[in-house]
Amino acid sequence: MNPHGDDPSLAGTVAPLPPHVAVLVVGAGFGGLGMAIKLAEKGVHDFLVVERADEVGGTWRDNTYPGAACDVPSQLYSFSFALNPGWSRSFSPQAEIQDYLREVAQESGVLGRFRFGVSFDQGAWDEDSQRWRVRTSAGECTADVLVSAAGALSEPKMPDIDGIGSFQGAVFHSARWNHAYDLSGKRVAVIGTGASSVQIVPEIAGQVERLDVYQRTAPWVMPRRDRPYTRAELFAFRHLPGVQRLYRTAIFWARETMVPAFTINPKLAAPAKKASLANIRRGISDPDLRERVTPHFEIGCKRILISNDWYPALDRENVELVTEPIAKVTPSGVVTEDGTEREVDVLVNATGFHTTDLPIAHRISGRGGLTLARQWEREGMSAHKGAMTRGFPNLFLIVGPNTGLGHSSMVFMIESQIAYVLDALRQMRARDIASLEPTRGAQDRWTKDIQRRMERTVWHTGGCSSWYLDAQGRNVTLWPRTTFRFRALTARFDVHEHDVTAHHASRPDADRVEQPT
Ligand code: N01
Repeated sequence: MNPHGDDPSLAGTVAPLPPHVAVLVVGAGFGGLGMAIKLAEKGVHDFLVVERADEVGGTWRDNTYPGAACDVPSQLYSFSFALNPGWSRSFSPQAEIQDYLREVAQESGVLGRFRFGVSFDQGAWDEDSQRWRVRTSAGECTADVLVSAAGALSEPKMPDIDGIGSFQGAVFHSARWNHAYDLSGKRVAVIGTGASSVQIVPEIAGQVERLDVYQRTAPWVMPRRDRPYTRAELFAFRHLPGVQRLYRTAIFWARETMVPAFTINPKLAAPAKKASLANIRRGISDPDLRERVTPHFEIGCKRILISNDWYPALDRENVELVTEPIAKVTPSGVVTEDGTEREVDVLVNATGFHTTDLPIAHRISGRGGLTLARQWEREGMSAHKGAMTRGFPNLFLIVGPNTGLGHSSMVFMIESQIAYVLDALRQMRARDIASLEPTRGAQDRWTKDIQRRMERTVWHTGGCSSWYLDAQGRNVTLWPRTTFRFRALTARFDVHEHDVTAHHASRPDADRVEQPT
């Protein structure tokens, strides 16, 4: 199927880039697609979205591993402006989300502004022209504003294990599943027991000859309260949109009540802990295995997982949970520190993503040529309102630092950020602003407030290490408050928190207005 419908510019060769656009968006997941739709809605048509893959979808296009599904309720997992009456169940499988995104893209009429198969190679801020100079695999262009919607979970992280490159069998990462490879009758090792692994393992356990699951840290796994929607519900969603809105609102607020357990007092998560421990008892009969899957950190410190079949899968005859640390990988298998080698045909790395060392940050250089990666190495990953970083004028990040969630839908945060960017663009036009960036004071205040709030969250006090934390142990990924608070704080773009350069300046620095910090 051609995912781009009948649009010839998207089916084969890539249309050349225009020399200049007002807004260049990188990435066509929920963030980039939503941004494009809203730009067009606001009458901004001079924009382009570059996407290295061949269709929209982002993480939902890339993560096609067996069992891939959303662990956030379906009703929250759509744009507020494009509800999906067609979700078949309360937690959607990956394919349904990908179909939804394709459909929204098709119906939006903005696909003509997308360039698929085009990678963003470099963006460099040019102080003289007050523009971004962008190099892509399809040529160069300039842009007044650069929006990175490249995602925080887009670059697979392979485990740093001695000898892994020498393995002679098939190797794949959960986010790059090799569907051409038939696992039937194979001996398989899965490294990792995170959100991806708990979905993969139960799905393939019945198909493979033997499955070794390498667990470094036992996760908290709650029951998955998933069910197909009834015919009456499906009818109501399609014909009475108010009903679906009501479902969505109720689920949204129910989820928000979970926030204090993460950010104020983990004891509030006692019922979740109880349900998870019961999940272990229900799924596993062997006391030794029960003990080895029981987490030794506070629930919520890492992402809380949901599954009804994870524990029964580990209890299967052909599945072994290996908790002895991995020493090395050989050409034929995995050796643990006790010297045992388990030979396998396939190595599946369900080992997560580069989250606090985003690869795209190496490709963006701001004022003075400093890359975003280098800036964040020096000062820690941060962005004012999760969107803008000082030294990088007119660069907006969708799903920027400290905008991630453990309890609800990222689509809500993404929509908040899109509205924030649109308000910034509106004000830039209205005030004839060529460029702006947050003042040092505004960005520092924002970041300090977040880090102060982090100190008492379960992500810091819960006794675990996680992908939420950077090398210094700072949580630079999650939002430590309610999502509606984030929306309120980003509802309006406050120009006064930014240093601005006016359009009419002959020498950019001459008209630069430094705001008091
Ligand atoms: O990755 P992870 P993921 N040796 O980083 C282990 C989202 N998501 O792909 O815990 C041995 O969570 C590592 O061990 P430890 C969701 O936000 C959503 O599963 O660090 N093990 C861990 O067990 C999620 O949080 C859905 O000790 C090694 C695992 O690999 C995020 O994506 C579905 C290792 C990595 O777990 C990432 O999830 C799936 C090593 N060298 C994912 N290195 C939804 O349903 C790493 N590990 C929406």
